[in-house]
Amino acid sequence: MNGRYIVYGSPGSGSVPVEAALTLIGAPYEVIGETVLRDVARNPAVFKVNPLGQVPALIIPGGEVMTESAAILIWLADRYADAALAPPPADARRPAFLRWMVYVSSAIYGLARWR
Ligand SMILES: N[C@@H](CCC(=O)N[C@@H](CS)C(=O)NCC(=O)O)C(=O)O
Repeated sequence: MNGRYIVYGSPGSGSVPVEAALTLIGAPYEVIGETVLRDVARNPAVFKVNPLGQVPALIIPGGEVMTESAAILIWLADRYADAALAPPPADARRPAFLRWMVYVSSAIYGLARWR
């Protein structure tokens, strides 16, 4: 896949792991976003790509939008298997990887209050 990824984010937010993954993969990306997290939900550009007004959002080269941190990180790990960011699907460690990846974004994320 050629082209540049676009990450909608903000420093210290859930976009950081997405940026870290893209950096480890070596994929080119640019970040669009607010320097202050509370301004994310006021940014019409964010709502254009995510009706929930949340980051991270990832624009894949080709134009498809992905949201939801776990989905993005799992997809990147699978798409760029050579980067070894996650155990491959048949690996014995895969269930634990998926368990904790989904747990963090579904149970831990919601504990933070952003507004
Ligand atoms: N379920 C989403 C949650 C995303 C989320 O809560 N993002 C926060 C920043 S880390 C956000 O955009 N907050 C802005 C707001 O809700 O005003 C995910 O896992 O990506």
